[in-house]
Amino acid sequence: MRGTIYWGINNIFAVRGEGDQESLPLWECRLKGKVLKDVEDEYNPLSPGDQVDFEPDTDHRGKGMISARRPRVNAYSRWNKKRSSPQTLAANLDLLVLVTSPLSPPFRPRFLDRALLMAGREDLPALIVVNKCDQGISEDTEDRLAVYQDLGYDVHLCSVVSGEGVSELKEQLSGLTSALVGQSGVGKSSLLNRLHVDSRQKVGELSTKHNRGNHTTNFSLYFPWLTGGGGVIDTPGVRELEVFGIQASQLAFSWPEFRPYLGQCGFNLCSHTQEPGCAVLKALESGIIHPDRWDNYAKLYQELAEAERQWT
Ligand SMILES: Nc1nc2c(ncn2[C@@H]2O[C@H](COP(=O)(O)OP(=O)(O)OP(=O)(O)O)[C@@H](O)[C@H]2O)c(=O)[nH]1
Ligand SMILES: [Mg+2]
Ligand SMILES: [Zn+2]
Repeated sequence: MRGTIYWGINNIFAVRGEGDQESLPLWECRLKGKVLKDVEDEYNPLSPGDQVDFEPDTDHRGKGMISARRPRVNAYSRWNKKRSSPQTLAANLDLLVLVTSPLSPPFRPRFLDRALLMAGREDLPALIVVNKCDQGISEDTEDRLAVYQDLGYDVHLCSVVSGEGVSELKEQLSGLTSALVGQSGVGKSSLLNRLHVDSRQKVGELSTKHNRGNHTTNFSLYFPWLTGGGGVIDTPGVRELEVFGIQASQLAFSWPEFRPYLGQCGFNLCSHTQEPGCAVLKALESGIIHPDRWDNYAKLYQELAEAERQWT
């Protein structure tokens, strides 16, 4: 049988069989032997949204064995530092919803830039959502949001508390498979509980000391729309988004506003961080490229270059 992964913990996976009635319980599946050998180095070989083949267990009703993962259209992943392996948070998405908040936790363009990089590398369309807009949006944050709009990203403002923008967001997401991703405490689960009638995701308090979330959601979970197909995946918030699978020398291609200047620098192998005659730095100086975006690029470039030096 073919099915969709709804969630997985400790290598037990909840699977909805294709064509199964909504009222039926999910299949409780395990992984068959070494079938996923080629993805063994991943933190989690299966993630919500994955399409799998599974064989129902003839002796145990409702249980089964997963025999294969179907090829992924795309995946949203991060680098899991503790385990030194890639961790997929959601797979086979039509849209990545990058949830942010303006004040608590504070707006973090650094996180957005990294998430947009990972999405762009998977050709995954992204929507920027600013939740908690009942807390007000500073002029500085508005300026930063305008930078993303200029880059072609949609920015949607909403608030779970005031209800502003929630039904519009629901309309935009229905029929699609999307994932809510972002830092801990921005209100992903709160938002999902407002968007989805069946969602009763636990919502957490912010730590008063650090003004950030406490990692309330600790594994990804798929919620299917009742009609029209697709669904929403709630994901655990991360404090820092570690990127992977990209070389420092390739990073500039993932910054769309750099593209017109690439190939025009004085040096062939320009890092666009310090070289004289750099066309990107010139565009930065003349205000065409936003300093924050360049700053995040330069930091990430150093990080990737440093990691490469350690490996070689
Ligand atoms: N003022 C305000 N508070 C909100 C809003 N949405 C959520 N919150 C609060 O923000 C806190 C964190 O919400 P969660 O939904 O748990 O955040 P999360 O993004 O799921 O966090 P993790 O699961 O840790 O990644 C809770 O105390 C919510 O009540 C909003 O629109 N406005
Ligand atoms: Mg949550
Ligand atoms: Zn350059």
